[in-house]
Amino acid sequence: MAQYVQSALRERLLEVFTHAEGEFVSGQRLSEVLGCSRTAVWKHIEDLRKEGYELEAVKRKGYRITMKPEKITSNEIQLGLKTKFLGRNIHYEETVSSTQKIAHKLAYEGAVEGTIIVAEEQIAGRGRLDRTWYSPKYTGIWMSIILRPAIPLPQSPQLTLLTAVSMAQAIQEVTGLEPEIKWPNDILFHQKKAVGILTELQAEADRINSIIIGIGINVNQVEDDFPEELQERATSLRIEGKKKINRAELIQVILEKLEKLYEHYLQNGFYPIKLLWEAYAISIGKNIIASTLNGKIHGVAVGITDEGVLIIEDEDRKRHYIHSADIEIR
Ligand code: BTX
Repeated sequence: MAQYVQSALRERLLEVFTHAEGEFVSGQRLSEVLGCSRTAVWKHIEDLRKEGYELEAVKRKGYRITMKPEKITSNEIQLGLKTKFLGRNIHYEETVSSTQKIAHKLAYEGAVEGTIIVAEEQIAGRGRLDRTWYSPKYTGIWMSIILRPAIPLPQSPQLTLLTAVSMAQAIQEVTGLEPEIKWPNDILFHQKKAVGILTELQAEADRINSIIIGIGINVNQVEDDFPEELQERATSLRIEGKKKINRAELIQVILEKLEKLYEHYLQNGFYPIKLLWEAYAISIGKNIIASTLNGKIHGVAVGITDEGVLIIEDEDRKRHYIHSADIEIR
């Protein structure tokens, strides 16, 4: 209830500012309209600032909004979207723990294939192996996609590679940048990570019920937006391309590319995807270290199998087949 009142007040406050069309509104007027004290008004103004609004406060004049946060809306994603099923059902939220968590729940409850979950912020964004994914408000794309492919369980890792290709294609089209893929799931620029992909499964025995593809893209962050420990390792499309990107438009292009590749894959298998993937891959032909759950393997990455498994040849020319690992290029 208290939360309901708070959000109603916030809506009212925004309404007053919208009506003022960028002009100052006095603290006195705001406290009258909201029916609360000047101190409470100030607190609401601070809350708006935390949400990404920029407000100017001038003595004896009051407050005015100088910049609104750029939000993604479901409408914006759907307007002009050229897909058949991907992104036709959108679940949008401002703040979530993790879009993967919501996607799992919706998939379990029978959500249609192609349902997407988009959030402005994740407070417990997940990476692989229980790592965290930093997902601050209004700057990135934090999205999960529910697919229900009729493929054998062992082939599911192919979808991670397929997603990486479609992301690289979309980023290239929208930004003109040249992304590189590091096996299996990172998209990098100058060896810094801009995109992470997390593929999770819901399966029974040998049957896939759903594949939940989680996509995290650093879009409009500037260097200082990253916590110190990530500044050396992370980048954003804005940092790389030196301009802001419309996130809804990028989502549309991702959905279009992904749907096209996915349908192609279901009809023609993985081989054509593998060729596309190799064209973006930076690890192939390089000396790498693969950290697996069973230890480290040093060698040359010679390619991937038709199933998407990484092949490393060590000094003794012995081949190792890697299903899951973190890769470091030497
Ligand atoms: P990963 O395990 O390959 O990468 C996680 C590692 O990357 C972290 O340990 C950290 O070092 C680094 N990292 C964390 N946040 C960022 C960031 N914003 N940019 C660059 N590097 C970072 C990659 O896992 C898979 C990430 C998937 C994220 C999406 S977002 C939507 C969906 N919901 C969800 O909870 N996860 C997915």
